[in-house]
Amino acid sequence: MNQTASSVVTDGIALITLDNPPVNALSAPLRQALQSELDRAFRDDQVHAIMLICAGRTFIAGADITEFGQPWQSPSLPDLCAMLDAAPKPVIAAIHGTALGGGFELALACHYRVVAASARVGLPEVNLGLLPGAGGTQRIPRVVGAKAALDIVTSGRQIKAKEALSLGLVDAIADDPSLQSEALAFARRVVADGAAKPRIRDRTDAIEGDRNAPDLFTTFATTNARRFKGFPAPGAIIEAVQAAVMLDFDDGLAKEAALFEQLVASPESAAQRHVFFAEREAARVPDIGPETAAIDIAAVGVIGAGTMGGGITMNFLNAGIPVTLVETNQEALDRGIATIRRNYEATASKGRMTGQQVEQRMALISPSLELGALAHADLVIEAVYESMDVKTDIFARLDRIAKPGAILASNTSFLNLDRIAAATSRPEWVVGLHFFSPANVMRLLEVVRGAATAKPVVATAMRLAKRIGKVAVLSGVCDGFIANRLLAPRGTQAEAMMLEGTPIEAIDRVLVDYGFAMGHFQMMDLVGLDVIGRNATERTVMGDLVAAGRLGQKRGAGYYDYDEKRRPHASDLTANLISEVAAAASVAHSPTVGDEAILARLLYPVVTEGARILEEGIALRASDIDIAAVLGYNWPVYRGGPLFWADQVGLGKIVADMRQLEALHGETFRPAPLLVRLAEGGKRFGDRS
Ligand code: 3H9
Repeated sequence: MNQTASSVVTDGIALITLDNPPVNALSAPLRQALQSELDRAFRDDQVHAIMLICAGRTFIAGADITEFGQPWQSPSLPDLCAMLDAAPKPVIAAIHGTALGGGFELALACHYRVVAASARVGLPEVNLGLLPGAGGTQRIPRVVGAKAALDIVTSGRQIKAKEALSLGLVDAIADDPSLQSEALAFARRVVADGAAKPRIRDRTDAIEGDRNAPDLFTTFATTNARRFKGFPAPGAIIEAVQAAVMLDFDDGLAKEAALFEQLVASPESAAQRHVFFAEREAARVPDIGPETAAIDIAAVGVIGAGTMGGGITMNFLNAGIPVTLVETNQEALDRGIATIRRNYEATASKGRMTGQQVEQRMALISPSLELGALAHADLVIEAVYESMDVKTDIFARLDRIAKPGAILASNTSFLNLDRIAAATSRPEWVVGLHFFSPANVMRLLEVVRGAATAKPVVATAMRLAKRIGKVAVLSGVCDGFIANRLLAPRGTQAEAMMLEGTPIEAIDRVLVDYGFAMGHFQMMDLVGLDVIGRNATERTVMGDLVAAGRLGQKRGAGYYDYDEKRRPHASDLTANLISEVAAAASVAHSPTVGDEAILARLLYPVVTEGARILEEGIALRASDIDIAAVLGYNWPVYRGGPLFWADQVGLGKIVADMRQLEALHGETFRPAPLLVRLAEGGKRFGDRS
């Protein structure tokens, strides 16, 4: 890898080009190279101004995240910013692609910023459990004021060139192809006009008013408490921005640095960094390299216009790919299309899409009542209800209709893909594409590789995922694939503990305290007890609740009673029903007591199921299982997923605790052989990935 900075001097301007593919992360060698180029330009009498620009697809994407957790090497990023603060000549950053994190902070320490029209800037450190540690929390408020700074830094959002200009974060916008020449012309003008060196650090105008509004910070924290819950970074960001307002610049920087050090050492940031790399690693399939050509997907067919089919369709419309949507009757087809339109219109009414964009997307749908309409599709996704007979029938018919070379995909969430593929004469073209509900929102896509699925088909599915904004995780064939199989034991244990007399409120609270958005029983109420309990064959609490008309949140009562604000309250009726069902099933009263014990009971079976999924080769790597849980089941990202979390807890402790649980509750708690082997070898799941 290059990791270089080089410079040429033309017309008195030193043009320093940074080159560290793929995203110009500011690694130690690059920082050293930049330091020496800056030093040289500072000392060169022929140089009157300096311009920083990047080679490749983007400006600097930030500090090199792989270096976190290791000893810092000199010069640090703050050292480079301090060097720019003390620069004897004006320095101009010329930005294309994305200037993110430390990359944008370096640009903010320059005197001027010229951006390409398509460029974006931002401070996404919060997504890694961090705060900007190279002056970002101190400089941004000095430009936009504390309130806007809090929004920018706690959201980590990317700001487009036009907005950045209107906020004053950049000084000029250039046409994309002529960024370098326009930025050079800008530099020449700066020199001609007296070579002024305005420094953001010297400004106080934007924050003066904030000094008299100390409530601003507590109000911001309270208003966003729900969004920030469990994450240490937003609180630290608020503290750092408050320091920018209340302290002088250097004291503010020192505060920021201290907070950064705390965060970088936190388990939450380690977990979020793990998820960042795991998401990218998931795209790699060891036996399918870049040499495996993907199939061009220009037209898609979706069978089934229900909730799932509609959501799946939207992903392709959003990416500009036309979809033929097939249903069996006109009413269902009309209803499905109306739902898609309603979803888009809701987005438009929030200002996140224009009316024209809604129409453009809707125009990409070709509705049909005939499977024959799919004859020209490059990819067909079946999204009808979970019945092997229905699915094999559809695939047999599809086999006769689809063109040669079309990919035939099933959205099944637990059926055997190989049996579905066997209904066709071309099982090598059959793959599972398992979306998670709501399919237009959830980022996980499980790509299920059947015994016969051809490599180009897998390669296409993995690459297509990125095109439609999903993260693909490859799964082998098994009941429930990765995510559903992994999480099923959590529900089983929640219900077992309920019957043993552990209050459902305690079970749910433990899950919420751990970081899930809601507990198991709240989730059941949200989805609808009539929907979930449909196939029960024996007496269950859920069945009795449904019989009592308590269908869940939609009826104001399910496991819980709901008030007009949809807040759950414990229900005596539910408690009595639980006792009755437990007595009828002869379950002894033996509640699990204590949050830690409840959590172990709920999550250790998930960990051991993860170990089995790994050992059976259903998942390629431990980190894929974490991604499936985080993106498919909203496992709290700051826990890093079940296997990363297990590594933090310690596999030795988990195995020991599970053996005790096994003695009490049976073989569900028998630790998987892989888990035992890792624990005995003093190893972690992370050592395997
Ligand atoms: C920071 O700056 C802290 C400072 O405030 C204070 C310091 C004191 N480092 O995403 P892609 C790799 S924290 C190392 O697939 P895209 C990535 O792993 C940083 N590696 O491309 C992948 O590797 P591989 C704040 C990085 O085009 C490859 O580059 N900055 C980094 O879809 C391509 O990545 C951020 O949080 C990095 N900083 O998206 C920005 N960034 O090919 C993080 C990427 O081996 N980066 N890699 O799998 C991004 O958001 C996206 O990568 C970006 C490009 C939008 C830039």
